[in-house]
Amino acid sequence: MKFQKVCILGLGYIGLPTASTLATHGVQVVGVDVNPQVVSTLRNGGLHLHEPGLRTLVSAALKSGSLTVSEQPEPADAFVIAVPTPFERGDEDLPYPKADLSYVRAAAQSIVPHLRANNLVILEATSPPRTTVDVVAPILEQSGLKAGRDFYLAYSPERVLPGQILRELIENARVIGGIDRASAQAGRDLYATFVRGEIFLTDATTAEMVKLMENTYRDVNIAVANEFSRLADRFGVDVWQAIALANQHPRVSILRPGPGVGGHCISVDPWFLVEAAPDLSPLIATARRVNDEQPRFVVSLVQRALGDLFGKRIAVLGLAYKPDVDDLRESPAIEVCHLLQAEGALVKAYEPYKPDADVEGLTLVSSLEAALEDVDAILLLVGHAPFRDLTPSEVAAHSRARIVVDTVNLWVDSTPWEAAGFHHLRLGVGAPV
Ligand code: SAJ
Repeated sequence: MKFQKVCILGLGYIGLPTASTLATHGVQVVGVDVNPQVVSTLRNGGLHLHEPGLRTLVSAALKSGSLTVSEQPEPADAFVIAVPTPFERGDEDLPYPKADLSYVRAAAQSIVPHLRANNLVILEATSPPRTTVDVVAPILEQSGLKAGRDFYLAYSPERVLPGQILRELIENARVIGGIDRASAQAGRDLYATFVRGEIFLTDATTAEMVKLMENTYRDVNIAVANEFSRLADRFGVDVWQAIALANQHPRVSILRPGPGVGGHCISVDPWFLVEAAPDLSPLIATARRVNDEQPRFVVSLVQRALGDLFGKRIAVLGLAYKPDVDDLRESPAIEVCHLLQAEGALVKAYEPYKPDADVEGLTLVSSLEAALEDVDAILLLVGHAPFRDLTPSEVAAHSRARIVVDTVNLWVDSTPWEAAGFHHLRLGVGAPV
């Protein structure tokens, strides 16, 4: 199949890179976002999100005329749904978070008036198993056309790593699950326009499971690393050294402990499996909870170093959910700050990639110097590149604090810190017992 015009619904971290990449590969693309601000920012040459290389790609696509942006979909050969699937937090009635499919439903609904025979619709949004078949197909069929008979319908998960999206979009292998074979093949024809990685065809529900299994696998493995950090702390072991040694084993590859698991993918997606079958997923739910409790463990380390936190001034370095991105969604660093504040600490946070971010209930400062000034302790929560080269003497020159807590093992060597008069603590490194 040949696709001359494609409509991409949702211009976020996935939709916008996909729209611009398709547009620079000879396809006419209409990028749709229901947020008028996103549309006007793009039309005025701006960009509402940060991803290396994206600015250049988007402006090339817009300039060439192959990419246009709009608040409404229009008739096209193919439609790609790349909207978010947030989650509703659990409460007493809901024991675990649940996927909120309202954006997926609304996007599918907005396609209905424009759907024509032989069109292809692809769902990319991470969704609970059976969403394509049980939720999206019935909405699209309100058009009077039947999925599989009159139009093609497939699920193809995005699997790109924030920070490397543009490269991975092209190079990664792609899984395409059709509601029937012809739909999967139509999906392959679309992605083959720009994907250089291998394309694997399967059914829609398998493709949904694949996506959730990948992120769940990572979450569970980070949970075990986080649990190791707590055990090492108790037993007077350096977890980082122990992991490095265990990873010498040819069949062991333990991930890194840290202040917790964040971002909009790994900290969310495993719940979609738990929600779909809680009776079958106790390990997945426990791993999620272990990772969610890690910020509390970080606070206990800070308490160990500083004693009662009431009135203590703490500089927090890094708020993003992981190194060298500006994304603050579900960031464990923010959770750590809130927990410190709940103990009465006065937190000053510095995020080099988003110094002016507006985070509810938090005071952000716009420079490292401002963060370090007049504090009792320094807490490193994200291993951003700009923090890597920070030397103890630089820190000492800007701060009266002599306590440093590193939760990401960025400042591995205690010696220069201690030589500069610091009490230097690392997550997962217990005092010898
Ligand atoms: N983290 C650790 N220890 C580690 C690795 C990560 O604590 O060893 C933490 C990070 O600091 C962060 C969180 O986990 O808070 C998630 O970061 P990540 O780099 O593992 O993953 P994401 O969320 O940025 O991207 C993931 C990727 N999935 C997998 O690697 C299986 C990516 O390929 C997916 O496309 C993306 O989720 C997504 O959109 O689902």
